[in-house]
Amino acid sequence: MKTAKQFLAIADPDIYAVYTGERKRQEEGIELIASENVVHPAVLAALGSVMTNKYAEGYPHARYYGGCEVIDGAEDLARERAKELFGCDHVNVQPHSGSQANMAVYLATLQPGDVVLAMDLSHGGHLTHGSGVNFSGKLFKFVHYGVRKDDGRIDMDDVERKALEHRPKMIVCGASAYPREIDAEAFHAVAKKTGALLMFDIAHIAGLVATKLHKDPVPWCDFVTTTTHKTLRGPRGGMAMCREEYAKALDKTVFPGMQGGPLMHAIAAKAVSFKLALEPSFKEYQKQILVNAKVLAEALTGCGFDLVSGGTDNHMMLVDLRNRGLTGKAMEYALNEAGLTVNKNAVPFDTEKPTVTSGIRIGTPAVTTRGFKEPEMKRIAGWIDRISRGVDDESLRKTVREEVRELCLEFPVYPDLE
Ligand code: DSN
Repeated sequence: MKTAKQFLAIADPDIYAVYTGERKRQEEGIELIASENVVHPAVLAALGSVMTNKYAEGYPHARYYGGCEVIDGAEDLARERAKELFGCDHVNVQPHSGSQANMAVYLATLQPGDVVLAMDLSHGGHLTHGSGVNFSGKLFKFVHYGVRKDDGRIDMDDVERKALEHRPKMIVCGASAYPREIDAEAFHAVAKKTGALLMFDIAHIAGLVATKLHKDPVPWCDFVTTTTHKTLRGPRGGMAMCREEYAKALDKTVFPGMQGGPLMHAIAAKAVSFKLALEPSFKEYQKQILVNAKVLAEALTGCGFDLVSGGTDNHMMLVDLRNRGLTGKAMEYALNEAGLTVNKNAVPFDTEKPTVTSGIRIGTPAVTTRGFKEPEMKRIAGWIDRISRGVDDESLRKTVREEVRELCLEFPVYPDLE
């Protein structure tokens, strides 16, 4: 008998080397990418299992393939648990990603050319919220709102003005680089006034929403979409929730409209992560994500960094590096060399190209999962500050990398996994 990992090592030493290298990178480096997390070993077990073998086009108990009577249980559980977690009328757990969850909502409700109002990507929105290089911007006529220049917060007056002017069929809220709480009720008021549908893409904040640490948006929205792998700490994937009246249209759009066979191993892993998210300890974990983000934001501010909007209400912060004379690209590279992984990110009103940017985005979900608390957040701020003062200094990067490694070894990512 061999473990799955032993089979991999024998069958494909090259990929095995990638696996072991990546595992070492995750263990020995500090993961600060706001959209990443570290899944529970039980989620890994579901993902790397024989459940990947099964074709199950259709929905539970109404499939286009035989032999689905067992695997149906995974999707039933994923749906039941997602509904309990978010309190939605209906959920579709089959979208392979957040982008596909968003696509499903658009295609279920809009006609090509329809007007949609969403947050500008360059102010913190998402590609699928109408970027010109994305299907969303090509198929529909998106108009965008942004944040105010003076305080970096969503300008609800601007949202309302644009909604009244353009009369969108749908308003989209939610973001991938916005550090403040988003007020679904305020968006609902604008949508109601202008006769628009409301979709909230909670991909980043799903864990905070599930634990009600952010105000529950579900009652205010027609659709709520999410990924399952960010603060929610599940497998890479997506899901879409809606009011009962849109359930049939949503399901028909996901399958057969957009996707074929669902990834049943991923759906089983989603179910596992929802079960874990329903446990009281998950709320404690989400609270610590918030505390860690606040402490890190305050420590960075104390070092003289300029944070967009002056701080954070969620798991992330956006650092505007212009007062340091640095680009996001240079800082991302230098930090990565020092063992701290972040992503370069445009800041609102950025004049640098998206491949360069003036900012970095920093998030606390993954470091919180491995057990970092307030003292470790302060050390991270110190390292970021030191690196920013010598981005081209190779020996500094090496020194920091060693210090980072030492700390990481005290907090193994997978202490109990072979
Ligand atoms: N790529 C994700 C993020 O980093 O926020 C969004 O899709």
